[in-house]
Amino acid sequence: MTPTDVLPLVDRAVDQAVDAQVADLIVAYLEQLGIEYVFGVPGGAVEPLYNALARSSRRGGPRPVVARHESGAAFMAEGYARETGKIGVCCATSGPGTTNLITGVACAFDNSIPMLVLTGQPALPSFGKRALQESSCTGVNTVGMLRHCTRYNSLVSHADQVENKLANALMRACQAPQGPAHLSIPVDILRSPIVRVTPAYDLKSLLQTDSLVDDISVRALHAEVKRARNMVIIIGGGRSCGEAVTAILELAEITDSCFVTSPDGKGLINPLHRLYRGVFGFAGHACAESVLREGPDLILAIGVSLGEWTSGAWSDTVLNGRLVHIDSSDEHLVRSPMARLHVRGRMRSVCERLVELLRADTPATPPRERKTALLGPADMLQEADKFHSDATPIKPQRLMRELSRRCPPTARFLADAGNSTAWAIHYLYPHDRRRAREGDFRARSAAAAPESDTGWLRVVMDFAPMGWAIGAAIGVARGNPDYPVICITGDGSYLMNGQEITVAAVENLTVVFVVLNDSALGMVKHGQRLAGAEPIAFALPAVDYCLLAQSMGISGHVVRSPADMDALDFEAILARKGPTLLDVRIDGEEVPPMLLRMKALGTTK
Ligand SMILES: Cc1ncc(C[n+]2csc(CCOP(=O)(O)OP(=O)(O)O)c2C)c(N)n1
Repeated sequence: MTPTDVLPLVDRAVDQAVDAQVADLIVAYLEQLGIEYVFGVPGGAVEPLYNALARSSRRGGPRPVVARHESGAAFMAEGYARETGKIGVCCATSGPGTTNLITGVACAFDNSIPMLVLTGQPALPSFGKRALQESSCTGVNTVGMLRHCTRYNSLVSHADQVENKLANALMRACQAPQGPAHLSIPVDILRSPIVRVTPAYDLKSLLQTDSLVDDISVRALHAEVKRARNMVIIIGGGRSCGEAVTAILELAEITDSCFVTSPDGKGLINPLHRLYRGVFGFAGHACAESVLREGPDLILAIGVSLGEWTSGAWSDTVLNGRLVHIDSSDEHLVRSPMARLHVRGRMRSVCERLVELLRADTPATPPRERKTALLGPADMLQEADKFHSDATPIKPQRLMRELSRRCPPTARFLADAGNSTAWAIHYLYPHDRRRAREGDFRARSAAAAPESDTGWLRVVMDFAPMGWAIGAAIGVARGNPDYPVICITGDGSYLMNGQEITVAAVENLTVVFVVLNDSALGMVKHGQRLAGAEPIAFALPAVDYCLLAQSMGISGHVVRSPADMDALDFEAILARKGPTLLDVRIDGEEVPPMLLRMKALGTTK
């Protein structure tokens, strides 16, 4: 039985007895924006919101997806936003529901994900009287708690405020830098009758991204690019960079410039592009570091956040006077005071305009020195032999190879906090991606996925909570159920958030949960070893995750060796509606490429 099957039974009476309420107006706004799902966990203080969602689901409008823990709900809303480009919506009841939500909201804040966070409160007249789960300023103050990880944050104290505050919240969530906006709404306000359920604002037009270009900056950029003899481009992550990537690759082609990506930008490109030189930053490739060190006279950083993981722990390899920084986010731009030029604006518009100017140049921008040939996995990867190793237990490097070659170009990979991120960033090497090979990047093959601005790999940067990928993968799959989603996670993360797999089951979503089972908090274990610290607090119990999945009615398999991978009918797994769990007993002695993290922690040079 699907959730939509259940709702009409529960709520028929409400439909007949209730006229339109404030909660219906909120849902009407979500509908206006084409938002299909609200991820959350219900409770008394948000009951009117769920009632409104029940009414809306019956007419094919937004409906709830019920998570097992509120942080999972926020991760799902993040995944949904990343996949669809819409605002992710999550909700929680007052008190513990909201405090549970905070980690997921904070993660979305750090990753600049547009999100609407709706939480409840008991009825206004009960404030200060020790109502159950009161969390206004006279209780455990959740509005206060969320202040530090939201772009807009307000308690609604009158029904007449709702529309204006909601419009404000949605607009702030979508403006660069994007992020979560929170409304805390008392239950009596959610339940208040309203006379009009049609939104007064046309938010679709108000939320459109502007494509104005600052022509003066772009001309200065054009002059820099024309002057350069050897330019290297760094491509960052996120949707705003994703929508620019076709123009960025064209720029690389016409100037014959090598490019590298930040860890979160890797999914936007085809790793088999002739001009690609790997990832710069956390878990990156030596060839990326060398191409940047080998003396380019211009480094063009486009959409690169320049935090610890994307700047090589603030390395002077990129943070120097050869840098030109292009971004829509002021927060990113202020991290590069040494840049010789900052170009602020929508990256797609800036790059398209730059390409136009270069194409119109007479005489044409002089061709640069022809770059060396394509670098394959053997040239790019650290310990490339392990990528091909037949050893048992299976090496994590080999597992990444297997996943890369067994998944179709439409697959979306998500890597969780911990070693999974490091393995995925360094070793995932899929062929024939949407961003086609050199020379034909604008020709999308008929078989390929429609252009997705978010790319084939999503990793969690900066805040990096364990278990993020589990919820986010479900949100991605919910946003786009037609393509398989591969969630690469650790056993520690799975023990923390793995219960969300049952949501993928209820929703019939094709998500393959690949659990790297090493009976350890692997990143902690290897971090301690690399730092020469005490070996402590990393051991996890041996758990059969396959049996655990099967106990929930979910298909599971144990993989111990590359031969076990061969024995799986991967095509059938990817074609099936519903999740699968692969309990992969990896070689836990393999050291992940995490030295940059050690450097940033000050435990190694
Ligand atoms: C919520 C949260 N708690 C703690 C950490 C610190 N931390 C980072 S990685 C890690 C270990 C992850 O272990 P596991 O999920 O098994 O993945 P592995 O590193 O073994 O692949 C820990 C404890 C974190 N990032 N997030």
